[in-house]
This record gives sequence, C-alpha cells and structure tokens, in this order.
Amino acid sequence: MSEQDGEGTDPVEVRRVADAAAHIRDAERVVVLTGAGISAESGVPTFRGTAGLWKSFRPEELATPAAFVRDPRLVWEWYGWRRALIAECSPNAAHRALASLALDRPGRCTIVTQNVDGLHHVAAREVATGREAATGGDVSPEPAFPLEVHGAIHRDRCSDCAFVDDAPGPVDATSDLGLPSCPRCGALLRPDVVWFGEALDPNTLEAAMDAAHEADVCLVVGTSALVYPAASVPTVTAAGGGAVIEVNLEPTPLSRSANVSLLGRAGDLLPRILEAL
Ligand code: BJW
Ligand code: ZN
Repeated sequence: MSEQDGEGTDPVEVRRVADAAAHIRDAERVVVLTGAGISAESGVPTFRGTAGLWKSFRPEELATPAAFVRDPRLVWEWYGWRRALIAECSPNAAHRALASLALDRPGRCTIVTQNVDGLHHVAAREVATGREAATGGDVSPEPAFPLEVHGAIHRDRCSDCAFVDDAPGPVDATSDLGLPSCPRCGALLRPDVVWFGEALDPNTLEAAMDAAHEADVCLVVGTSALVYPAASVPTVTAAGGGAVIEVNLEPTPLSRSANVSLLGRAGDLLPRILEAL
C-alpha cells in the first residue's frame, strides 16, 4: 500500500486481510508466534535491522552464558537499562487485538511469544478488565496469557540453583557488591531470559510445539523468524497441513511459503484482521 492510498484501500492488501480473517474464522485452533516487532510500536527496540539492539550491542558480549561469566556487571548494566525502558512501555493495538482473539477462543488460541517484555500479559489484563466493565461479569485474562519461550526480563533467576522470583528493584551494576545474589545458595542472580546456546524451558517449549502441531492456522507477527527453536512453530503447523499467516514490516525467510503474507505495521494490520473476522 502506498502512503497516498490511505489505510486499507490497497486492493491487494484488502484481499489479504480478508484471506487472513477467513483462515482464522475457519480454524478450530490457532497458534500465534510473536517477536520483537509486535512491541516496536510500544517503544521496545527490536534486535535485528537498522534500529535493532544488535546494531549497537554485540550479542556474544551480552546474551550468552559465557558473557555473564566473563563480565556480569556489563550484562547486568545492559539488562538494567532494558528493564527501565520496558517499564515505561504499554501494550499497543496489536497486543490488544491478539488478547481479544485469545479471549474469544479460550483453549483454542495459544499465543507463543519470544518477547521477554511482558506486554502480552498486560494487554490480556487490560482487555479482560474492559470486558468485565462492559458485561458486569468475571472475565479471566488467563486464556490470553502467552507461553514466553525466551523467559521474562522482569524476573531474576539463580545462575546456579532453581531459585526464580520477580526482581525486587533496580540493580546497581557499578560494583560487584551491587549485583544481586541468590537468597538460597548465594550464587549470582541473572535475568530470567534464555540466552544463545541455552535450552528453552522444556515444558514451555513442549506446550508451544503441541499448540503448533494442533493448530489449523499459525499467525506469525513481527519476528525475523531466524532464531530456533521458536522459528519452528510455523513450520510445525505447516507440516501438519495448517495455514501460515505472516504480518511483518518486511519479508522474512517465512514469507515465500506463507499462505498469506501481509507487509505493514502489526498495530495497523492486526486490528483490521480482527475486525474482518
Ligand atoms: C515489525 C514491526 C512492526 C518491526 N510491525 N513487524 C548457529 C550458530 C549459533 C547458534 C545457532 C546456530 N544455529 C542455530 C543456533 C541456535 C540458536 C539460533 O537460533 N541462532 C540463530 C540466530 C542462528 N538458538 C539458540 O541458541 C536457542 N537455544 C538453543 O537452541 O538451545 C539448544 C540447546 C538444547 C539443549 C541444551 C542446550 C542448548 C536459544 C535462543 C535464545 C534467543 N535469545 C534472544 C535474547 C532473549 C533475551 C533478551 O531479550 O535479552 O531472544 S536473542 C533475540 O532473538 C531474542 C528474541 O526473542 C529472538 C528473536 O528475535 P525476533 O523477536 O525475531 O526479533 P528481530 O529483531 O530479529 O525481528 C523483529 C522483526 O519485527 C523484523 O522482522 C522486523 O521487520 C519486524 N518488525 N517492527 C510488524 N511495527
Ligand atoms: Zn541459587
């Protein structure tokens, strides 16, 4: 769609939005895979691309277990900066559209997110609260809570034992003494995220792959689809005969094989797909 066409008037895009909606409408089960692009319009930086985090920071110095062993203060400084940035961000129209989709299909729509920002959770609570106010009845946000396959940045976990908890507050990374330590075993705490070379939580990954396997449609939003095993979610659905719908600003390795590929902002396109259901 060119700018002068105005939103939603490009005939190819209008047809693709309708096709995407038809796939979702006809599906018994839907799995959604989201990546950093869905939170970009909320102000959370993506990883790859011209404005991505990896342009300014080297992943192997910050997002690997070896980096944490080598320089925990540097890693904590980076995560402290990202925690503070994310704390100022709110869900956008794309998060809310997906929360609505999942709340409308309890048990039949699973959101799998690679994001560690927690914005899907916030959107689920907001949309459920809005529905409670409108209906006067109880609406649980739980069906819209995502499987967070790369963890959650607002939690700490022990680098040695199984201790995990919400982070109590900012970390002072200016000295080794300021770094948080485990109340159980004394080892260093680290952010509860999955770094390169680390295994994903097996139960969360199994639930994601089961949802991908059972789904008739996989909706893929705002991911470069480069990082495995999360990038397998759409291929698992496709291998079982399901359709893949992709929403991204630019083409990805998935685009050519996707049944519907929509190029544009998730915050514009997802509400339109939902409206067309
Ligand atoms: C918009 C938009 C808008 C923008 N609207 N769209 C070769 C070498 C080394 C390793 C490997 C290798 N081959 C495979 C591996 C394994 C590796 C991997 O996949 N590497 C590839 C990069 C090659 N994977 C792993 O290491 C994983 N673990 C593993 O495999 O374990 C095996 C094991 C088993 C048993 C024992 C031990 C090990 C773990 C991967 C962990 C990834 N971690 C990170 C950091 C998380 C923590 C943190 O946040 O700090 O996860 S890396 C980073 O990438 C982050 C993301 O979740 C992940 C995916 O990125 P995402 O979400 O796709 O973001 P971008 O930026 O790439 O894309 C954004 C997209 O949005 C773009 O396409 C834009 O166009 C689009 N967009 N604005 C719509 N408004
Ligand atoms: Zn511990």
